[in-house]
Amino acid sequence: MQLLKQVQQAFAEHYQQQGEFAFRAPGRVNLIGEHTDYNDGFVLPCAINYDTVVVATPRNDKKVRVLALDYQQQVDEFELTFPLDKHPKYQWANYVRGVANSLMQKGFNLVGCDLAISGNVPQGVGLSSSASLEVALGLTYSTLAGVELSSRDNALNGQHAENHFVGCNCGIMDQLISAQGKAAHALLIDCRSLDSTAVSVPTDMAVMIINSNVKRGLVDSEYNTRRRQCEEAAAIFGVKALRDVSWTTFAAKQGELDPVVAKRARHVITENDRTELAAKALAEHDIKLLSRLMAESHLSMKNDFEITVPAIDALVEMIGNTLGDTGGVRMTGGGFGGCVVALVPQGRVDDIRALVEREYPAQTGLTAGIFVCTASQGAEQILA
Ligand code: GAF
Repeated sequence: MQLLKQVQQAFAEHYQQQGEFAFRAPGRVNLIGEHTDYNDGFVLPCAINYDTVVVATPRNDKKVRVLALDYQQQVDEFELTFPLDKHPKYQWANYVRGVANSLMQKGFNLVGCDLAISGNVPQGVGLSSSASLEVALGLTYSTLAGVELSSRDNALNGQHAENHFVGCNCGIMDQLISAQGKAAHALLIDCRSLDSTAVSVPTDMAVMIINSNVKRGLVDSEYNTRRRQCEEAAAIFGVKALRDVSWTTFAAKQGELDPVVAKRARHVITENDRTELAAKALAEHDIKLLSRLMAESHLSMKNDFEITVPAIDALVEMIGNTLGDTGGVRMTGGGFGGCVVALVPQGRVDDIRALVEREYPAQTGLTAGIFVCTASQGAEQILA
């Protein structure tokens, strides 16, 4: 693995010794089920073959030293004393500190270590580079300390760090799929019980990710606003989360909601249904149904949840028109820019690539990044 070699080499040069352990955790792409995770609903993501890698050697004290290869070799250093302070300048360092802080808060007795980190998950485009870093670090800290941390608890710890230390109020999907992903499968995750069912991705279909290269703006504030609106709707229905509202209940009472809040709730309630149906369609290789569900999901994100942007809509339209019902396409991730995911028959990948390379710049003045991914295994130790 090229990435591992690079991080090992940088570790050896920086610390003048070999790294003893290494861990990887993947990014993810969500096939369907957007903004449903924090509503206790369903999501259908797969881990992708892009990783964050951490090379580590334990120390005899409580000091953590970190080298960030992707940030001009910046370094951080801190003592494992709870509670940790935020880094005054580097946001990347807050993930390293935040994951340790959350583990210590839960009573884990961590050991000091030297770390070198790098990743090839594209950053800031909605493919969960942050979650993959959190999950890789959770595995690193717990393994070095010789303590058992289940993949589920590792994911929850990463989410806790993100919510309480980094300051983004995300749900559990990204960390959970990074920790539990299964090669060649997507996972239908019930975000209330955190149980999941593996659904195999048909080998004759490619998972294409198209990065719109639209700079994502206002993501955190808009994300938090959507969360609040969903919570408001759930409170009006008198339930814990929108997961508990059926379509019939919603339809009977929607007139009592503020019109914007009603649209947000409608997205979540219909998206939950679509996600369960899509998992079944994928398992049964019913691409026609999957195609329709993905198209409806995109329209719901566009019109009801209002999280798409014109360049993303243009990508979905051009790919959707070309694929017809032979594949599916929709925006993936939190929204306001980022990526589109397309399930494409293997034989049509080159057509779609050519289409996007020709039409996207002509329509938007932007150039897209295209990744053909494979559904991959979740986080694991890869050295020692
Ligand atoms: C982001 C969040 F981190 C996830 O928890 C999820 O809510 C997603 O947006 C939208 O589905 O990736």
